[in-house]
Amino acid sequence: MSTVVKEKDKQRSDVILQYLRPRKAMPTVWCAGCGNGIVMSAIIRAVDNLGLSKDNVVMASGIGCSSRMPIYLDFNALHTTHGRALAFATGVKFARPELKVIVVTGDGDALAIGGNHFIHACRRNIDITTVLINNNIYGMTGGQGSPTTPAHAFSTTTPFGNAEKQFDPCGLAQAAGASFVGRGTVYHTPQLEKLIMQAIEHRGFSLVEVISNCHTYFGRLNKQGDAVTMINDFKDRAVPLAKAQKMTPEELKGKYVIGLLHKEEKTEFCDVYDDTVKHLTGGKQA
Ligand SMILES: Cc1ncc(C[n+]2csc(CCOP(=O)(O)OP(=O)(O)O)c2C)c(N)n1
Ligand code: SF4
Repeated sequence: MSTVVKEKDKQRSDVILQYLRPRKAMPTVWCAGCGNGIVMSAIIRAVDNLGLSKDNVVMASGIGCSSRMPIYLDFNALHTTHGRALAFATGVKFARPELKVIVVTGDGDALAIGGNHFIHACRRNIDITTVLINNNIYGMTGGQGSPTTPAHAFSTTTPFGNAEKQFDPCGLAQAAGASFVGRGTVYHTPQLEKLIMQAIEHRGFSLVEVISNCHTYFGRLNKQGDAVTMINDFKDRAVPLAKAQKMTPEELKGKYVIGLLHKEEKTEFCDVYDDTVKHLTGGKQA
């Protein structure tokens, strides 16, 4: 490896170290090769590229493997209860609208127990960035089926194959009113980093769904191989939006359409509330 490449690698890892909590017990609880670490690094780089102060970032989560992330990062942290991250995050954003609020959540956390909070945060278009790490299963509790477990897939609660159809989190978010919706994978890390940056910069509710691997449960139960095999499979199955638009639904079966899927400018919840207060108080109190 050349000296220039080595120096670049060092600079990239130095950035990560600046954002990890000092003296916090490491290593993480995550299995070696879990996509959660890749997503964490993409979030760090996005925040760093945007030049945000750590003190102005709030990371909120519920419960799950993915939801452990705020414990490791030196932002303002809210590690809350299962499914409720968006409810807490809404309170924080409402009270301190100047802060950048990022929610990290799993498919179970966001779409099962937290499904109502998710659709209403989208509906309000509140300025929160949600990074939904979709590994198609409940990782932390041992591999139960989630709302994104594909039809016929195996989990500990679907030992004969899943009889249900899976949610499309991006379609759900857009239909519920989110003004920024994108999808990435843990294979496509530079694109993921960029998508998260754009999401954080966007004024309104932004969702970044990240296709990720739980090789320990989903991979093992569905014979999808180890972490590397699963992550390489995301590469093979990902289709950029521009290419996907020229493909038929049949051709898109089993593929992940990635990129910025939806973006619109529309009124944001805290702004509307502010205007209402100004109107009612004759501008004396914001
Ligand atoms: C009220 C409540 N119900 C259930 C649980 C148990 N529980 C903890 S994490 C979890 C699911 C985690 O799955 P997901 O959100 O997809 O995250 P992952 O672990 O896959 O990252 C469940 C059911 C809990 N902690 N609290
Ligand atoms: S159980 Fe699955 S989701 Fe949890 S850390 Fe291990 S690989 Fe990741």
